[in-house]
Amino acid sequence: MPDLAHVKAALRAQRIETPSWGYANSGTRFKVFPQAGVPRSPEEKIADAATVHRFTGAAPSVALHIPWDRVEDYGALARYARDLGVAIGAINTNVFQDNDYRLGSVTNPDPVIRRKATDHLLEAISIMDLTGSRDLKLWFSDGINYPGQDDIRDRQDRLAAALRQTYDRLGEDQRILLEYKLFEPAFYVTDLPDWGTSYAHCVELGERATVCIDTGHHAPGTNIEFIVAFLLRQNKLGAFDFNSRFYADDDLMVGAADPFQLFRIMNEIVRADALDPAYGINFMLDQCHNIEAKIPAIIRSVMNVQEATAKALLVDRDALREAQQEGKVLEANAVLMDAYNTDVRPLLAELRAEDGLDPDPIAAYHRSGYQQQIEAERAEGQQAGWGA
Ligand code: LRH
Ligand code: MN
Ligand code: MN
Repeated sequence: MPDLAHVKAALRAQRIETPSWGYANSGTRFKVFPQAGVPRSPEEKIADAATVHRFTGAAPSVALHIPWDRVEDYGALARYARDLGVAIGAINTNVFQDNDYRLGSVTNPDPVIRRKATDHLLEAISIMDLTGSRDLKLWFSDGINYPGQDDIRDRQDRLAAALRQTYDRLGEDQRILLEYKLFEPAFYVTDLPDWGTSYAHCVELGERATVCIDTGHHAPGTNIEFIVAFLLRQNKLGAFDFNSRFYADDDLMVGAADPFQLFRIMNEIVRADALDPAYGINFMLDQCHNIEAKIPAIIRSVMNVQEATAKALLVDRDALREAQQEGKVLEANAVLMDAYNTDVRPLLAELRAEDGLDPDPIAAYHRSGYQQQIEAERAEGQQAGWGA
């Protein structure tokens, strides 16, 4: 059986990065329902992220999205975050919300627009220099809607050229996280539709380019843990954008739709000894809380990742390997299911109590008065939302 002290130490070391946009108003293309107390500025998003960290002890960094989190002085923003006990994490680029990008950003047939998009990626690295961020997360909405609309192969060349310029601008301790997505907003061809395309571009770029797996960006039925295992073996898994999907890019709370899938993903991470922050995987959330309370939803999400991880750490690796090598199909499966079916909530509650945290972070948040405070303090002014 796994050693409990080792399990606890691994859980203590685990880090989950929360997204600034998860604290902001969001919705579908049909309606955004604003919520009371939502941040009006990047500083207020960071304050909410720091609150999630205060109650979970496991979320010490927050990802930014540029231009949604544009400020005058990024150095000052990083210091502000540090004073609240969190760091600024990945810088997410946005080359999908400008009128110029109707036919694509870095793959646009017009070189002037490609230049503009690539300059935004380079600007994001300058921001990383100021915030001390390691990770540049790139996601492109680029693609085409109709056969013949543009040359598929030329677009790959344009993508590769922009990525090359961006990669060459990285500092020594910085890296690219290259995210893929099956479809949307492009419907016929997406220029970076899957992990294989992302992986191939990363290999072409070099060591400091790695794949980001957004768990909501696959076709139904895709075996995500296979992708995890494959990329880990190639040293090319840089990050996750965790969320849940029932249909497409739903961005619901991680572990809500399919906690078993999350366990199977974390099982591959533990199998590869890749959980510790020193290994270099950035475990991020990429979620939107359209109808539910945002801060409790993010706390819940952090806890869901912790629970899946605890179960993965409880897998009896020796028994599993033995059953696998002896070809005992049902026994091997049972080893995995035993771990998955363990109620790890008491273990995590105990761990929190040992670390001076409340064993029930959501109840502690509700008791803290933070929600009432932000609702009163943030009653005036323009709330942040997608695009603000
Ligand atoms: C695209 C995506 C990407 C964006 C984020 C807001 O669907 O997953 O990571 O930057 O959503
Ligand atoms: Mn994402
Ligand atoms: Mn997405």
